[in-house]
Amino acid sequence: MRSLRTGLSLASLLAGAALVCTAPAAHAADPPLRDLAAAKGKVVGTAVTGSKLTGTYGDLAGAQFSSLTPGNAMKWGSVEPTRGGFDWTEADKIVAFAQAHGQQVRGHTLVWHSQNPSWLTNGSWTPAQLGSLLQNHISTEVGRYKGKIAAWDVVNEPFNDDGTYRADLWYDGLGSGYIANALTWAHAADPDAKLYINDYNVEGVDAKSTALYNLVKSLKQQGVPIDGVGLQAHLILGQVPSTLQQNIQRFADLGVDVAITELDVRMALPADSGKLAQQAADFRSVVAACVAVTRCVNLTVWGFADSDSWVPSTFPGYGAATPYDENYAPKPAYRGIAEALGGTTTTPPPPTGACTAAYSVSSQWDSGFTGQVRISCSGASLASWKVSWTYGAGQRVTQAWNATCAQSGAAVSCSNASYNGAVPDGGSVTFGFNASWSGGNPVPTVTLG
Ligand code: 9MR
Repeated sequence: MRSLRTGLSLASLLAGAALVCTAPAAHAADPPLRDLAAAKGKVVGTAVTGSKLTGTYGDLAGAQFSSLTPGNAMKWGSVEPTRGGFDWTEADKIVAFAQAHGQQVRGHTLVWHSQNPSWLTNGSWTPAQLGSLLQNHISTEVGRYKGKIAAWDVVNEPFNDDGTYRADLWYDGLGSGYIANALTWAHAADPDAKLYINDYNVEGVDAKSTALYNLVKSLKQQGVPIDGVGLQAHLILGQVPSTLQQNIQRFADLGVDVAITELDVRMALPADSGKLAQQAADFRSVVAACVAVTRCVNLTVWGFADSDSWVPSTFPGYGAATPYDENYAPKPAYRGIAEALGGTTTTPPPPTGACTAAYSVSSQWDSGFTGQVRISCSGASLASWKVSWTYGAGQRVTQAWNATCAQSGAAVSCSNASYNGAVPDGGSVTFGFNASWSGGNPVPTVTLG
Protein backbone atom coordinates (compact mmCIF):
# COMPACT_ATOMS: atom_id res chain seq x y z
CA MET A 1 0.00 0.00 0.00
CA ARG A 2 1.08 3.52 -0.66
CA SER A 3 0.06 6.26 1.69
CA LEU A 4 -1.67 9.44 0.73
CA ARG A 5 0.76 12.22 0.06
CA THR A 6 -0.85 15.50 1.00
CA GLY A 7 0.14 18.91 -0.19
CA LEU A 8 1.29 17.68 -3.57
CA SER A 9 0.88 20.53 -6.02
CA LEU A 10 -1.17 20.22 -9.15
CA ALA A 11 1.86 21.28 -11.14
CA SER A 12 3.91 18.40 -9.89
CA LEU A 13 1.04 16.05 -10.59
CA LEU A 14 0.78 17.34 -14.12
CA ALA A 15 4.48 17.13 -14.74
CA GLY A 16 5.23 14.02 -16.74
CA ALA A 17 1.60 13.26 -17.47
CA ALA A 18 1.81 12.40 -21.14
CA LEU A 19 -1.74 11.62 -22.10
CA VAL A 20 -2.21 10.21 -25.55
CA CYS A 21 -5.86 9.30 -25.22
CA THR A 22 -8.69 11.04 -26.97
CA ALA A 23 -12.41 11.20 -26.38
CA PRO A 24 -14.71 8.59 -27.96
CA ALA A 25 -15.22 9.78 -31.51
CA ALA A 26 -16.86 6.95 -33.43
CA HIS A 27 -20.34 8.43 -33.30
CA ALA A 28 -19.48 12.02 -32.62
CA ALA A 29 -20.63 13.10 -36.06
CA ASP A 30 -23.98 11.35 -35.84
CA PRO A 31 -27.03 12.44 -33.88
CA PRO A 32 -27.41 10.39 -30.70
CA LEU A 33 -29.77 7.42 -30.82
CA ARG A 34 -32.42 9.30 -28.84
CA ASP A 35 -32.62 12.03 -31.51
CA LEU A 36 -32.76 9.50 -34.34
CA ALA A 37 -35.50 7.61 -32.47
CA ALA A 38 -37.48 10.78 -31.78
CA ALA A 39 -37.49 11.59 -35.48
CA LYS A 40 -39.18 8.20 -36.00
CA GLY A 41 -41.64 8.80 -33.16
CA LYS A 42 -39.89 6.23 -30.97
CA VAL A 43 -38.26 6.18 -27.58
CA VAL A 44 -34.96 4.34 -27.22
CA GLY A 45 -33.88 3.11 -23.82
CA THR A 46 -31.39 1.14 -21.82
CA ALA A 47 -31.39 -0.78 -18.58
CA VAL A 48 -29.08 0.88 -16.07
CA THR A 49 -27.37 0.29 -12.74
CA GLY A 50 -27.85 3.34 -10.52
CA SER A 51 -24.40 3.31 -8.93
CA LYS A 52 -22.72 3.48 -12.34
CA LEU A 53 -24.46 6.64 -13.56
CA THR A 54 -21.29 8.72 -13.60
CA GLY A 55 -18.28 9.21 -15.86
CA THR A 56 -18.50 7.73 -19.35
CA TYR A 57 -21.33 5.37 -18.38
CA GLY A 58 -23.45 8.27 -17.15
CA ASP A 59 -22.52 10.44 -20.13
CA LEU A 60 -23.60 7.78 -22.62
CA ALA A 61 -26.75 6.81 -20.70
CA GLY A 62 -27.80 10.45 -20.61
CA ALA A 63 -26.83 11.43 -24.13
CA GLN A 64 -27.85 8.41 -26.20
CA PHE A 65 -31.10 7.23 -24.62
CA SER A 66 -34.52 8.75 -23.99
CA SER A 67 -35.69 6.06 -21.55
CA LEU A 68 -34.10 4.26 -18.60
CA THR A 69 -35.16 0.98 -17.04
CA PRO A 70 -33.68 0.12 -13.64
CA GLY A 71 -32.09 -3.30 -14.26
CA ASN A 72 -32.63 -4.41 -10.68
CA ALA A 73 -33.34 -1.38 -8.49
CA MET A 74 -37.14 -1.49 -8.53
CA LYS A 75 -37.57 -5.23 -7.99
CA TRP A 76 -39.32 -6.24 -4.77
CA GLY A 77 -36.17 -7.80 -3.30
CA SER A 78 -34.30 -4.53 -3.88
CA VAL A 79 -36.89 -2.12 -2.49
CA GLU A 80 -38.14 -4.11 0.52
CA PRO A 81 -35.38 -6.52 1.54
CA THR A 82 -36.88 -6.89 5.02
CA ARG A 83 -40.59 -6.69 5.66
CA GLY A 84 -41.49 -3.03 6.06
CA GLY A 85 -37.82 -2.05 5.62
CA PHE A 86 -37.66 -0.07 2.39
CA ASP A 87 -34.62 0.99 0.42
CA TRP A 88 -35.39 3.29 -2.47
CA THR A 89 -31.87 4.67 -2.81
CA GLU A 90 -30.92 3.25 -6.19
CA ALA A 91 -34.39 3.56 -7.68
CA ASP A 92 -34.61 7.20 -6.59
CA LYS A 93 -31.21 7.87 -8.08
CA ILE A 94 -32.21 6.49 -11.47
CA VAL A 95 -35.49 8.42 -11.50
CA ALA A 96 -33.66 11.65 -10.58
CA PHE A 97 -31.04 11.05 -13.29
CA ALA A 98 -33.78 10.44 -15.86
CA GLN A 99 -35.59 13.62 -14.88
CA ALA A 100 -32.37 15.61 -15.09
CA HIS A 101 -31.77 14.25 -18.60
CA GLY A 102 -35.32 14.55 -19.95
CA GLN A 103 -35.78 10.79 -20.06
CA GLN A 104 -38.71 8.49 -19.46
CA VAL A 105 -38.50 5.71 -16.89
CA ARG A 106 -39.85 2.22 -17.47
CA GLY A 107 -40.63 0.80 -14.03
CA HIS A 108 -39.45 -2.81 -13.76
CA THR A 109 -41.05 -4.86 -12.26
CA LEU A 110 -43.90 -5.27 -9.77
CA VAL A 111 -44.94 -8.93 -9.92
CA TRP A 112 -42.34 -11.57 -10.79
CA HIS A 113 -41.35 -15.08 -9.84
CA SER A 114 -37.74 -14.01 -9.21
CA GLN A 115 -35.75 -11.53 -7.11
CA ASN A 116 -38.40 -11.39 -4.41
CA PRO A 117 -37.33 -10.85 -0.80
CA SER A 118 -36.76 -14.03 1.21
CA TRP A 119 -39.23 -12.92 3.89
CA LEU A 120 -41.87 -13.10 1.16
CA THR A 121 -40.83 -16.32 -0.55
CA ASN A 122 -40.10 -18.15 2.73
CA GLY A 123 -43.35 -17.06 4.36
CA SER A 124 -46.46 -19.14 4.50
CA TRP A 125 -49.46 -17.09 3.44
CA THR A 126 -53.16 -17.65 2.97
CA PRO A 127 -54.44 -16.45 -0.43
CA ALA A 128 -55.99 -13.45 1.30
CA GLN A 129 -52.70 -12.53 2.96
CA LEU A 130 -50.73 -12.99 -0.24
CA GLY A 131 -53.19 -10.86 -2.20
CA SER A 132 -53.02 -8.15 0.39
CA LEU A 133 -49.20 -8.20 0.43
CA LEU A 134 -49.17 -7.85 -3.34
CA GLN A 135 -51.71 -5.04 -3.32
CA ASN A 136 -49.72 -3.16 -0.68
CA HIS A 137 -46.49 -3.65 -2.59
CA ILE A 138 -47.99 -2.33 -5.81
CA SER A 139 -49.73 0.61 -4.15
CA THR A 140 -46.58 1.57 -2.24
CA GLU A 141 -44.13 1.38 -5.13
CA VAL A 142 -46.36 2.75 -7.88
CA GLY A 143 -47.62 5.42 -5.48
CA ARG A 144 -44.10 6.50 -4.58
CA TYR A 145 -43.24 7.20 -8.20
CA LYS A 146 -46.67 8.44 -9.30
CA GLY A 147 -46.30 10.81 -12.23
CA LYS A 148 -42.64 9.88 -12.78
CA ILE A 149 -42.95 6.53 -14.54
CA ALA A 150 -44.02 6.40 -18.16
CA ALA A 151 -44.71 2.66 -18.14
CA TRP A 152 -44.63 -0.17 -15.62
CA ASP A 153 -43.78 -3.77 -16.34
CA VAL A 154 -46.55 -4.72 -13.94
CA VAL A 155 -46.37 -8.48 -14.49
CA ASN A 156 -43.13 -10.09 -15.61
CA GLU A 157 -42.75 -13.53 -17.17
CA PRO A 158 -46.11 -15.11 -16.29
CA PHE A 159 -45.90 -17.87 -18.92
CA ASN A 160 -44.03 -21.09 -19.58
CA ASP A 161 -42.66 -21.61 -23.09
CA ASP A 162 -45.60 -23.90 -23.96
CA GLY A 163 -48.07 -21.11 -23.18
CA THR A 164 -49.31 -22.49 -19.85
CA TYR A 165 -49.12 -20.29 -16.78
CA ARG A 166 -45.87 -20.45 -14.86
CA ALA A 167 -46.39 -22.17 -11.51
CA ASP A 168 -44.88 -19.61 -9.16
CA LEU A 169 -45.66 -17.88 -5.89
CA TRP A 170 -48.41 -15.84 -7.51
CA TYR A 171 -50.13 -18.37 -9.72
CA ASP A 172 -49.94 -21.10 -7.09
CA GLY A 173 -51.26 -18.83 -4.38
CA LEU A 174 -53.77 -16.69 -6.23
CA GLY A 175 -54.56 -18.34 -9.57
CA SER A 176 -54.33 -16.49 -12.88
CA GLY A 177 -56.54 -13.70 -11.49
CA TYR A 178 -53.45 -12.15 -9.91
CA ILE A 179 -52.62 -10.60 -13.28
CA ALA A 180 -55.88 -8.63 -13.63
CA ASN A 181 -55.73 -7.64 -9.97
CA ALA A 182 -52.13 -6.41 -10.24
CA LEU A 183 -53.00 -4.28 -13.27
CA THR A 184 -56.06 -2.87 -11.53
CA TRP A 185 -54.11 -2.00 -8.38
CA ALA A 186 -51.31 -0.38 -10.39
CA HIS A 187 -53.84 1.70 -12.32
CA ALA A 188 -55.42 2.89 -9.08
CA ALA A 189 -52.01 4.01 -7.80
CA ASP A 190 -50.98 5.89 -10.96
CA PRO A 191 -53.74 6.28 -13.55
CA ASP A 192 -51.34 7.92 -16.03
CA ALA A 193 -48.70 5.19 -16.16
CA LYS A 194 -48.93 2.76 -19.09
CA LEU A 195 -49.27 -0.78 -17.76
CA TYR A 196 -47.51 -3.69 -19.41
CA ILE A 197 -47.14 -7.45 -19.24
CA ASN A 198 -43.56 -8.36 -20.13
CA ASP A 199 -42.10 -11.74 -21.11
CA TYR A 200 -39.26 -13.47 -22.96
CA ASN A 201 -39.47 -15.89 -25.88
CA VAL A 202 -42.56 -14.06 -27.09
CA GLU A 203 -40.87 -12.20 -29.97
CA GLY A 204 -42.05 -14.48 -32.78
CA VAL A 205 -45.48 -15.99 -33.36
CA ASP A 206 -45.51 -19.19 -31.30
CA ALA A 207 -47.34 -20.94 -28.47
CA LYS A 208 -46.03 -18.62 -25.78
CA SER A 209 -46.68 -15.35 -27.61
CA THR A 210 -50.13 -16.64 -28.57
CA ALA A 211 -50.92 -17.33 -24.91
CA LEU A 212 -49.87 -13.75 -24.14
CA TYR A 213 -51.98 -12.52 -27.06
CA ASN A 214 -55.05 -14.40 -25.82
CA LEU A 215 -54.53 -13.09 -22.28
CA VAL A 216 -54.27 -9.47 -23.44
CA LYS A 217 -57.34 -9.89 -25.64
CA SER A 218 -59.33 -11.28 -22.74
CA LEU A 219 -58.12 -8.58 -20.33
CA LYS A 220 -59.14 -5.90 -22.84
CA GLN A 221 -62.57 -7.51 -23.18
CA GLN A 222 -63.00 -7.47 -19.40
CA GLY A 223 -62.01 -3.82 -19.19
CA VAL A 224 -58.86 -4.54 -17.18
CA PRO A 225 -56.32 -1.68 -17.56
CA ILE A 226 -53.69 -3.13 -19.89
CA ASP A 227 -51.83 -0.72 -22.17
CA GLY A 228 -48.99 -2.71 -23.61
CA VAL A 229 -46.90 -5.83 -23.99
CA GLY A 230 -43.18 -6.01 -23.53
CA LEU A 231 -41.21 -8.36 -25.76
CA GLN A 232 -37.94 -8.77 -23.88
CA ALA A 233 -35.89 -9.94 -26.90
CA HIS A 234 -32.95 -11.67 -25.26
CA LEU A 235 -31.80 -13.07 -28.59
CA ILE A 236 -29.07 -15.38 -29.85
CA LEU A 237 -26.81 -14.32 -32.73
CA GLY A 238 -28.45 -14.93 -36.10
CA GLN A 239 -31.76 -15.96 -34.56
CA VAL A 240 -34.09 -12.99 -34.87
CA PRO A 241 -37.52 -14.60 -35.37
CA SER A 242 -38.78 -14.09 -38.92
CA THR A 243 -42.27 -13.37 -37.55
CA LEU A 244 -41.17 -10.56 -35.23
CA GLN A 245 -42.86 -7.72 -37.13
CA GLN A 246 -46.00 -9.76 -37.73
CA ASN A 247 -46.13 -10.52 -34.01
CA ILE A 248 -45.69 -6.87 -33.02
CA GLN A 249 -48.42 -5.96 -35.49
CA ARG A 250 -50.93 -8.46 -34.11
CA PHE A 251 -50.55 -7.02 -30.61
CA ALA A 252 -50.88 -3.50 -31.99
CA ASP A 253 -54.06 -4.60 -33.75
CA LEU A 254 -55.47 -5.65 -30.36
CA GLY A 255 -55.24 -2.01 -29.32
CA VAL A 256 -52.17 -2.13 -27.08
CA ASP A 257 -48.70 -0.63 -27.38
CA VAL A 258 -45.65 -2.81 -27.82
CA ALA A 259 -42.18 -2.26 -26.41
CA ILE A 260 -38.99 -4.17 -27.08
CA THR A 261 -37.94 -4.10 -23.45
CA GLU A 262 -34.67 -5.99 -22.93
CA LEU A 263 -32.94 -6.32 -26.28
CA ASP A 264 -29.56 -8.02 -26.43
CA VAL A 265 -27.96 -10.44 -28.90
CA ARG A 266 -25.50 -12.86 -27.33
CA MET A 267 -22.75 -14.71 -29.16
CA ALA A 268 -20.27 -17.44 -28.36
CA LEU A 269 -17.02 -15.79 -27.26
CA PRO A 270 -14.62 -14.67 -28.50
CA ALA A 271 -16.29 -12.12 -30.71
CA ASP A 272 -14.83 -11.65 -34.19
CA SER A 273 -15.60 -9.29 -37.05
CA GLY A 274 -17.98 -11.77 -38.71
CA LYS A 275 -20.00 -12.25 -35.54
CA LEU A 276 -20.07 -8.52 -34.85
CA ALA A 277 -21.35 -7.88 -38.38
CA GLN A 278 -24.09 -10.49 -37.89
CA GLN A 279 -24.95 -8.90 -34.57
CA ALA A 280 -25.26 -5.50 -36.26
CA ALA A 281 -27.66 -7.05 -38.76
CA ASP A 282 -29.67 -8.62 -35.93
CA PHE A 283 -29.99 -5.35 -34.00
CA ARG A 284 -30.88 -3.59 -37.27
CA SER A 285 -33.68 -6.01 -38.06
CA VAL A 286 -35.21 -5.88 -34.57
CA VAL A 287 -35.18 -2.09 -34.58
CA ALA A 288 -36.56 -2.02 -38.14
CA ALA A 289 -39.47 -4.26 -37.10
CA CYS A 290 -40.32 -1.84 -34.30
CA VAL A 291 -39.97 1.18 -36.56
CA ALA A 292 -42.37 -0.44 -39.04
CA VAL A 293 -45.24 -0.62 -36.53
CA THR A 294 -46.58 2.69 -35.23
CA ARG A 295 -47.64 1.21 -31.88
CA CYS A 296 -44.17 -0.15 -31.16
CA VAL A 297 -43.29 2.78 -28.94
CA ASN A 298 -40.12 1.95 -27.04
CA LEU A 299 -37.02 -0.01 -27.85
CA THR A 300 -34.78 -0.71 -24.88
CA VAL A 301 -31.46 -2.55 -24.70
CA TRP A 302 -30.68 -4.59 -21.57
CA GLY A 303 -27.50 -2.76 -20.67
CA PHE A 304 -25.78 -0.69 -23.34
CA ALA A 305 -22.21 -1.90 -22.76
CA ASP A 306 -20.75 -5.40 -22.64
CA SER A 307 -19.30 -4.62 -19.22
CA ASP A 308 -22.84 -4.11 -17.89
CA SER A 309 -24.56 -7.18 -19.29
CA TRP A 310 -26.17 -10.09 -17.43
CA VAL A 311 -25.20 -12.51 -20.23
CA PRO A 312 -21.67 -13.73 -19.35
CA SER A 313 -22.59 -14.77 -15.82
CA THR A 314 -25.78 -16.52 -16.90
CA PHE A 315 -24.54 -18.15 -20.13
CA PRO A 316 -20.90 -19.12 -19.57
CA GLY A 317 -18.92 -18.78 -22.80
CA TYR A 318 -21.40 -16.25 -24.24
CA GLY A 319 -21.31 -12.47 -24.14
CA ALA A 320 -20.60 -9.35 -26.20
CA ALA A 321 -24.39 -8.96 -26.34
CA THR A 322 -24.78 -5.17 -26.30
CA PRO A 323 -24.08 -2.22 -28.65
CA TYR A 324 -20.95 -0.93 -26.84
CA ASP A 325 -17.85 -2.86 -25.90
CA GLU A 326 -16.42 -3.14 -22.40
CA ASN A 327 -14.61 0.17 -22.80
CA TYR A 328 -17.68 2.02 -24.04
CA ALA A 329 -16.60 2.12 -27.67
CA PRO A 330 -19.58 1.67 -30.02
CA LYS A 331 -19.66 -1.68 -31.83
CA PRO A 332 -21.11 -2.43 -35.26
CA ALA A 333 -24.35 -3.22 -33.39
CA TYR A 334 -24.57 0.45 -32.43
CA ARG A 335 -24.51 1.34 -36.12
CA GLY A 336 -27.13 -1.32 -36.76
CA ILE A 337 -29.48 0.43 -34.35
CA ALA A 338 -28.62 3.89 -35.69
CA GLU A 339 -29.17 2.82 -39.29
CA ALA A 340 -32.56 1.28 -38.58
CA LEU A 341 -33.51 4.56 -36.89
CA GLY A 342 -32.59 6.46 -40.05
CA GLY A 343 -28.99 7.30 -39.21
CA THR A 344 -26.31 7.45 -41.84
CA THR A 345 -25.46 4.20 -43.54
CA THR A 346 -22.02 5.32 -44.59
CA THR A 347 -19.31 3.74 -42.54
CA PRO A 348 -17.84 6.33 -40.21
CA PRO A 349 -14.09 6.76 -39.98
CA PRO A 350 -12.53 4.21 -37.67
CA PRO A 351 -12.64 5.26 -34.04
CA THR A 352 -9.63 7.12 -32.83
CA GLY A 353 -10.07 5.31 -29.58
CA ALA A 354 -10.51 6.33 -26.02
CA CYS A 355 -9.25 5.93 -22.51
CA THR A 356 -11.77 6.29 -19.73
CA ALA A 357 -11.79 6.30 -15.96
CA ALA A 358 -14.56 4.63 -13.93
CA TYR A 359 -15.07 5.35 -10.21
CA SER A 360 -16.80 2.89 -7.92
CA VAL A 361 -17.34 2.30 -4.22
CA SER A 362 -16.45 -1.28 -3.33
CA SER A 363 -17.43 -1.21 0.34
CA GLN A 364 -18.85 1.33 2.73
CA TRP A 365 -19.28 1.46 6.49
CA ASP A 366 -20.46 3.99 9.11
CA SER A 367 -17.89 6.67 8.53
CA GLY A 368 -15.66 5.39 5.76
CA PHE A 369 -15.53 3.62 2.46
CA THR A 370 -13.15 1.95 0.06
CA GLY A 371 -13.28 3.07 -3.52
CA GLN A 372 -11.50 2.28 -6.72
CA VAL A 373 -10.90 3.88 -10.08
CA ARG A 374 -10.31 1.81 -13.20
CA ILE A 375 -8.56 3.41 -16.15
CA SER A 376 -9.24 1.50 -19.38
CA CYS A 377 -8.09 2.06 -22.94
CA SER A 378 -9.51 0.88 -26.23
CA GLY A 379 -8.00 2.02 -29.49
CA ALA A 380 -5.65 4.26 -27.53
CA SER A 381 -3.00 3.95 -24.83
CA LEU A 382 -1.46 5.96 -22.03
CA ALA A 383 2.14 6.40 -20.92
CA SER A 384 1.04 7.98 -17.65
CA TRP A 385 -2.22 9.16 -16.20
CA LYS A 386 -3.90 11.47 -13.77
CA VAL A 387 -7.54 11.43 -12.74
CA SER A 388 -9.39 14.03 -10.73
CA TRP A 389 -12.78 14.51 -9.19
CA THR A 390 -14.60 16.81 -6.82
CA TYR A 391 -16.39 15.45 -3.79
CA GLY A 392 -19.85 16.87 -3.31
CA ALA A 393 -20.48 15.87 0.30
CA GLY A 394 -17.29 16.47 2.26
CA GLN A 395 -15.69 13.09 1.64
CA ARG A 396 -11.92 12.96 2.33
CA VAL A 397 -9.41 10.54 0.92
CA THR A 398 -7.28 9.18 3.76
CA GLN A 399 -5.12 6.61 2.04
CA ALA A 400 -4.46 5.43 -1.51
CA TRP A 401 -2.65 2.52 -3.13
CA ASN A 402 -1.39 1.97 -6.64
CA ALA A 403 -1.61 5.77 -7.11
CA THR A 404 -0.45 8.97 -5.47
CA CYS A 405 -3.42 11.04 -4.40
CA ALA A 406 -3.73 14.55 -3.06
CA GLN A 407 -6.83 16.36 -1.86
CA SER A 408 -7.24 20.11 -1.62
CA GLY A 409 -10.64 21.15 -0.33
CA ALA A 410 -13.11 19.03 -2.27
CA ALA A 411 -10.73 18.50 -5.22
CA VAL A 412 -8.93 15.16 -5.43
CA SER A 413 -6.17 14.35 -7.92
CA CYS A 414 -4.53 10.95 -8.28
CA SER A 415 -1.66 10.11 -10.58
CA ASN A 416 -0.01 6.86 -11.44
CA ALA A 417 2.58 5.17 -9.29
CA SER A 418 6.03 4.60 -10.80
CA TYR A 419 5.08 1.11 -11.91
CA ASN A 420 1.58 1.49 -13.42
CA GLY A 421 1.60 4.57 -15.67
CA ALA A 422 1.35 2.55 -18.87
CA VAL A 423 -2.15 1.53 -19.95
CA PRO A 424 -1.96 -0.41 -23.20
CA ASP A 425 -4.60 -0.47 -25.92
CA GLY A 426 -7.21 -2.96 -24.66
CA GLY A 427 -5.81 -2.91 -21.12
CA SER A 428 -6.66 -1.30 -17.81
CA VAL A 429 -5.13 -0.22 -14.51
CA THR A 430 -6.96 0.03 -11.20
CA PHE A 431 -6.05 1.92 -8.04
CA GLY A 432 -7.81 2.01 -4.69
CA PHE A 433 -8.30 4.34 -1.77
CA ASN A 434 -9.93 4.68 1.61
CA ALA A 435 -11.94 7.78 2.43
CA SER A 436 -14.18 9.18 5.13
CA TRP A 437 -17.75 10.35 4.66
CA SER A 438 -20.70 11.52 6.70
CA GLY A 439 -24.21 12.49 5.70
CA GLY A 440 -23.94 11.28 2.14
CA ASN A 441 -21.53 9.69 -0.28
CA PRO A 442 -22.59 10.62 -3.80
CA VAL A 443 -20.47 9.25 -6.64
CA PRO A 444 -18.45 12.05 -8.26
CA THR A 445 -17.74 12.52 -11.94
CA VAL A 446 -14.16 11.54 -12.69
CA THR A 447 -12.04 13.31 -15.27
CA LEU A 448 -9.09 11.61 -16.94
CA GLY A 449 -6.31 13.85 -18.09
O1 9MR B 1 -30.22 -7.80 -15.52
C1 9MR B 1 -30.71 -8.46 -14.37
C2 9MR B 1 -29.54 -9.11 -13.66
O2 9MR B 1 -28.66 -8.14 -13.16
C3 9MR B 1 -30.06 -9.99 -12.54
O3 9MR B 1 -28.99 -10.70 -11.98
C4 9MR B 1 -31.10 -10.95 -13.11
C5 9MR B 1 -31.66 -11.87 -12.06
O4 9MR B 1 -32.61 -12.70 -12.63
O5 9MR B 1 -32.14 -10.21 -13.68
C6 9MR B 1 -31.71 -9.50 -14.78
O6 9MR B 1 -32.77 -8.92 -15.47
C7 9MR B 1 -33.78 -9.79 -15.95
C8 9MR B 1 -35.03 -8.98 -16.04
O7 9MR B 1 -35.32 -8.41 -14.79
C9 9MR B 1 -36.19 -9.83 -16.51
N1 9MR B 1 -35.89 -10.49 -17.74
C10 9MR B 1 -34.64 -11.25 -17.76
C11 9MR B 1 -33.48 -10.34 -17.35
C12 9MR B 1 -32.17 -11.08 -17.45
O8 9MR B 1 -32.10 -12.10 -16.51
